[in-house]
Amino acid sequence: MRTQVAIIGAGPAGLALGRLLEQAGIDAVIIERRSAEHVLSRIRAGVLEQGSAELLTAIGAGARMAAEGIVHDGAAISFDGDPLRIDFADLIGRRVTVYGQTEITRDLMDLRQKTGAQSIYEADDVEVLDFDGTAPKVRFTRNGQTHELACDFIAGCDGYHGVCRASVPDGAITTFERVYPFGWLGILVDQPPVADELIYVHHRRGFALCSQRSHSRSRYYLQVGTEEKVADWSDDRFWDELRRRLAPETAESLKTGPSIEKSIAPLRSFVAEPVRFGRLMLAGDAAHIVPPTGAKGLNMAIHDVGVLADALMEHYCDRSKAGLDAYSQRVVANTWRAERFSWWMTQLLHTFPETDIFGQRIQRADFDYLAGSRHAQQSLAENYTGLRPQATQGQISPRTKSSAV
Ligand code: FAS
Ligand code: PHB
Repeated sequence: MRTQVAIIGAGPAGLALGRLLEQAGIDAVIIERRSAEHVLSRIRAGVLEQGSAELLTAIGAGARMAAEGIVHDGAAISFDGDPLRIDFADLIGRRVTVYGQTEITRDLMDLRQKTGAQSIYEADDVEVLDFDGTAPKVRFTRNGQTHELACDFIAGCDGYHGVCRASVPDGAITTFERVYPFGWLGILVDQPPVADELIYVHHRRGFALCSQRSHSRSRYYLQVGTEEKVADWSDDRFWDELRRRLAPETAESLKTGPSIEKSIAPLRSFVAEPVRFGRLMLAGDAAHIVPPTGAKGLNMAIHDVGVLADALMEHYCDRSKAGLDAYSQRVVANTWRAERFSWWMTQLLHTFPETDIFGQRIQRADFDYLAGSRHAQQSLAENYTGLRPQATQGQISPRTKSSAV
C-alpha cells in the first residue's frame, strides 16, 4: 500500500486532518487501533472555541453542530458561593459552542465514509518506521496479517498513550510535565442543565463544573482525590456532594437522575518539544496534555492539524518546505499559551491539599481581582474563546486536485 500521508489515530485530530488533506487533494490513510464504535463510545470534551467551530464548518463538518450545538456568550464562576459571569460576547465579541467531542467524531467519521476516504480500524501492533529518512512507512497487523503502508509523511495523532511519540529516540525529545494531586469524576445524565451557561465552581470541598451536551443532556464534574475509584461513587453520593459545592439557589434547581456514563480522568499538564522528527509530526494529545479546566484539549488538537494541513499543502502544492520547517515552533508556541491558561484556571479553581492559608488567600485575591477588573475578564475571555482566530488556518483554498503531486 502507498499513500502521501499516513495518519495514526482516528480521534478528532486524525479525522480533522484527514478531512483537511482530502479537501486539498492530498491522499491520506487513517490507521486506528480500536474499532470505530469504541472511539465513538468515549465521553470527552464539550466546548469548542470560535475558531475550532469555524474550521469544522469550513471542512464541511458543521451542519449538525449548527443545528444541535449551543452557542454560549459567556460562562459563570462561583467562588465560595460568590458569583461572577464572564460575558465573552460583551468583553471581546467572541463566543464558544457547546457540542460534544463524540458528536464531532461521529460527523467527521460519517463525512469520511461518505467520500470513501480510507480508514483502517482495529489495526494492531502499529509501528512507525524510517521517518528520519525519505521513505517512512507504517507496519501493522490486522486479522493476523501484516501490512505495510509506504508514505511521504506520518502524522502522529494517536494521543498521549500512542506509539508515535514513543517511537522518537530519547535524545531527540524533551518533555515537561506537571501531575496534579486530584482527578475529575465526571457523569453524564439525561436531564436539563442546571443553568444556561457553564458554571465553574471553587469550593473548600473541591472544584466542581456544571456543563452540558444539549438542552436535555448534562455533564457534571467533581474534583476527587487520585486514590478515588468510580465504584466508590454512587449516583446519590455524587449528587449530594455536587449540591454541597454549589451555591444554594443553584443546588436548589439541580435536576438529577441516573448517570449514563461515569468516569474519572487524571489531571496533568504535559508538553513535548519538538513535535517534528524528520517526516513524523505529532499533533493533539500525542504532543501535549492540559488539565480540562480551560476546555483547551480538543481545541489544541484542531489547531495543530490546521497548521499541519497548511504545511503539507505548501509542500505538495507550492513545493515549499517553509511550513513544515515552522510546524514545531508554531505548535509549541500555541501549546504553551494554552498550557499557561489551563494551569492558571486549575490553580484558581481547585483545592490543593498542600495549600496553606496564605495560598488560599492568594486564590481569593486572584478571584477578587478578576471580579473587579474588566481587563482581567477580557484576558480570561480571550484565552477561553481562543487566542487567535484559527479560522484562517486550515481554511484551505480549494486547490486543483492536480496541483497535489
Ligand atoms: P485522542 O486521544 O482523542 O485520539 C487518539 C486516537 O489514537 C485514539 O482513537 C486511539 O485509539 C488512537 N491510537 C492510540 N494509540 C494508537 C496506536 N498505537 N495505533 C493506532 N491508533 C492509536 N478535553 C476537554 O476540553 N474537556 C474534557 O472534559 C476532556 N475530558 C477528557 C477526558 C479524558 C479521559 C481524556 C483522555 C481527554 C479529555 N479531554 C478533555 C481532552 C480531549 O478532548 C483531548 O484533547 C482530545 O481527545 C485530543 O484529541 P486527539 O489528539 O485526536 O487524541
Ligand atoms: C465538558 O463539557 O466536558 C467540559 C467543559 C468545559 C471544561 C471541561 C469539560 O472546561
